[in-house]
Amino acid sequence: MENLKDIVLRFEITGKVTDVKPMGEGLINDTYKVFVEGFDKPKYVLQRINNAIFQDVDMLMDNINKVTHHIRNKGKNTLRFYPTKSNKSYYLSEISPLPTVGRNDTKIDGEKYWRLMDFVPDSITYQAVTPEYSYIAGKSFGEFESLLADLNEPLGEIIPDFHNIEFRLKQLRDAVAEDRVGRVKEVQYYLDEIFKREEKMTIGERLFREGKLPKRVCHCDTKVNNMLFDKDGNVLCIIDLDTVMPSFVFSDYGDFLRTAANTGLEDDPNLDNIDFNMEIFKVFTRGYLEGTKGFLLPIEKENLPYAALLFPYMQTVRFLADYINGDTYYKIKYPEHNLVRTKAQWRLFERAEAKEKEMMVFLDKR
Ligand code: GN1
Ligand code: MG
Repeated sequence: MENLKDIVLRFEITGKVTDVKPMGEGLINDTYKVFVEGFDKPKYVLQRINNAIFQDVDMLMDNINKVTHHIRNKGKNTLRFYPTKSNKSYYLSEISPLPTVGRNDTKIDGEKYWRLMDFVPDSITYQAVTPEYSYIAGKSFGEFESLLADLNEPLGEIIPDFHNIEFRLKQLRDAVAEDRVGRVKEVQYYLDEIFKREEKMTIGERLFREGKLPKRVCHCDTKVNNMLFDKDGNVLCIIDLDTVMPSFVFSDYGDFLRTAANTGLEDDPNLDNIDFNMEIFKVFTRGYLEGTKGFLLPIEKENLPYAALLFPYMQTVRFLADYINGDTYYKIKYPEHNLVRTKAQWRLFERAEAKEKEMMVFLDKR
């Protein structure tokens, strides 16, 4: 059976691998830092791709290659991946070298997909940001979208309907109808609250069907911890490119605020910690409007407050559906984890909803 070091050696790298250690907080892939003789910091990042979720790994790596080449050709920093010794963008192993802790993706026992990239030295990730960093983040994600606006090779829709809220609500309805593990009765309150707002929260998809709202190449997972900062708060590089695909600009704007403007944790068990921080909202929005000046349409701009509500809403829907389905999608650390996440995201939604008017007024003036 191969161990993690053996897996690293399948890639086209130099140096003697001394250690491989777990890294990061992702809920989907498993990530490790790779140490090499002669360097005190990690040299590479090894990642096991969750192919229960990313089922077409060829398409996934093809998308990422297109995006990173495009960004690098413009002289900007992006992730650098290493090919395997047989010149493939990922390595397929037969048996997992380590059991995957806390994940119930039993479907994929056997084959495991791996990729290797550079560790970005002297980079810092945060789970929370200051207003100052939020301004820079807003500009960076705006610029990221601008950089990719002229990508003319089409990207595959790696997870179809990923941020389509109508589709996510349908998945929730299906989960409820099946009620596989008997959890529906304890979450009825949240179901009622969610469906009460269905009409309002699906406006993006309607505008799209009416031809008023475009899709653009977006990152689609703009959580705070998917940005690498230097010690001065500049964004070195945007990571976690698995979900780069066509979407509404709401995705990147809204998902960043979902994590950055939350005064508590994504899975905070203490709901009193959770609020929607308007100062972060304002500076991030200022940065984002600057970064997207060249292309953002009025319809996109005026719906940014909607986007700020949509992402806590959609994440509640997704965590709740996973809870009802018996925790098959997100990694969990304890049995009620997805329920705790649901409640925390819902509290964030309610706090953002209470400030919607204030957000609209702020945008009106820009
Ligand atoms: C997942 O793997 P990670 O933590 O970067 C998820 C996002 C969710 C997020 C919630 C492919 O991202 O969509 O917003 O968890 N990614 C996928 O924290 O589903
Ligand atoms: Mg991530």
